[in-house]
Amino acid sequence: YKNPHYASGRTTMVHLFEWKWDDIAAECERFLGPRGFGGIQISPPNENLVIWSRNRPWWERYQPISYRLVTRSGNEQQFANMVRRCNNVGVRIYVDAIINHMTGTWNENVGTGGSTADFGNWHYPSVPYGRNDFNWPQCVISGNDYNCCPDRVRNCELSGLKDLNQGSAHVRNMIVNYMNHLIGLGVAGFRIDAAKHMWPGDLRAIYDRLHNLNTNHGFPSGARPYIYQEVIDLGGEAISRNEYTSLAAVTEFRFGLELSRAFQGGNQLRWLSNWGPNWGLLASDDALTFIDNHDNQRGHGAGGNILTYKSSKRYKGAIAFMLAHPYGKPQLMSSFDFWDTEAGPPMDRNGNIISPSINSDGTCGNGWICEHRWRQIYQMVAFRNVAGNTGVNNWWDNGSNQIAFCRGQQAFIAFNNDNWDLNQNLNTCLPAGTYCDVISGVKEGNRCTGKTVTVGNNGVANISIRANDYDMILAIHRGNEV
Ligand code: LM2
Ligand code: CA
Repeated sequence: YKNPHYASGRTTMVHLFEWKWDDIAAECERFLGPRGFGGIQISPPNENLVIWSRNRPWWERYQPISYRLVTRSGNEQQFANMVRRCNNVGVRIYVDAIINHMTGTWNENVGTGGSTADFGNWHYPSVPYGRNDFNWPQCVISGNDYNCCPDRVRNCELSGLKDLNQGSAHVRNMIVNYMNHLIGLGVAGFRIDAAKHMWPGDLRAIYDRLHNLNTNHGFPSGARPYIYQEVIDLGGEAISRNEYTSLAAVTEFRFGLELSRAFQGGNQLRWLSNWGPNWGLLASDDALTFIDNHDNQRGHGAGGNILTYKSSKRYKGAIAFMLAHPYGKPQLMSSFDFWDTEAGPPMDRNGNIISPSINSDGTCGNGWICEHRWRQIYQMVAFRNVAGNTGVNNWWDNGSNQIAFCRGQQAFIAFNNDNWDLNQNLNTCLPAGTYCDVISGVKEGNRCTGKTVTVGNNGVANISIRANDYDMILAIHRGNEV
């Protein structure tokens, strides 16, 4: 369950948070496929409670009312069409699977597909679930439970969301049927929402009943779904991420926290020379890595001081380090703009999501940030693909916040997070030639729109990143010579 089954040569996925299926299909064909992205995490595709009383917050999608594939993102036909079109251009789809719970109790009780529920009786007829499918006695997780009481973290309600009993045969059947339905439609795997709140033994039983990936969508026969389990473990809790690594991959929340700290100046970049398990991070193959996710970018979930698109220079630095370094399986966040941490995606008066528009320079409009379309980010995805399975070599630093390293003889990157200029002759490990920096510009015909780097016969080049440059990064790789 730890292999994402990316198309060959691809390495990176992006979370298209709250995007509609039709828009994702188009994005696969016009951008993600051609740019070498490996996959997409989509928002939960199953029916959720419509919460007008809170003006359709983003978090209504974490309140399932059935497993029918009808949401603000689209219906089942649109979903199937998206998966097929994305797989056709080599981009995989990973589903955010909400299987720990159903909705909380609300006065409103109609879902995005018209299903209703009787919360007082734990009755969800569209699944169907009834009282016996939930954990009893009913209880709600309190903050202290995380320190003392794994059983309460797993059998009580997460912020009032009705807690399913994954030990029950019927609940397992309903969850397995839902996930196998998605595998049949061609998805490549799952994010397991709130995995910490479910028993590892129950999860293993569920995973083992999942079908192999659909060979009609280009997957090899016998391929198991990629599964990454959301376990927030910043240390010191009663439940450890290590209880889950024998099952499947795990979201590595310490990764974004440490890189956010470093790129905000709280830790010198030179310490990153031994980045990886030496920092207390998971083994590389076990780790789904990211800087921010949909929760911690708005102060939900794990918390901590996480970089987001709102501090763009530092954020791009952290993202570039994530993509340049071989550790982990990286996931990019692609956001809609927000000031209110509860606000949902751009929508019209009827609650329909408004599609992102695409500006002439390739960036997004209509309230969508589309970090994945920032030049400094999508060109670093290509950098990671070119670097392949090379390691880190020829590390250089100035004893402070200027660092550089090579990826085999494929690629070279330098960072300057000091408040003085970087101007050094450094070994790039690359063949002699003239390369376009992928951060400050693009290669256009036989010229660079940004910085040009001239590598001599000994692999050495003059590298300059001024303290007041627009970005703190310079990156070059094979295949981008002029
Ligand atoms: C997750 N991972 O374990 C998701 O990443 C996270 O986004 C989800 O919380 C959470 N687990 C449950 O799937 C979000 C949001 C919560 C929100 C829930 C449910 O961060 O604030 O809780 O979704 O929509 C909301 C209200 C809360 C209320 C609860 C129950 O904010 O006040 O609690 O619904 O109705 C009474
Ligand atoms: Ca639970």
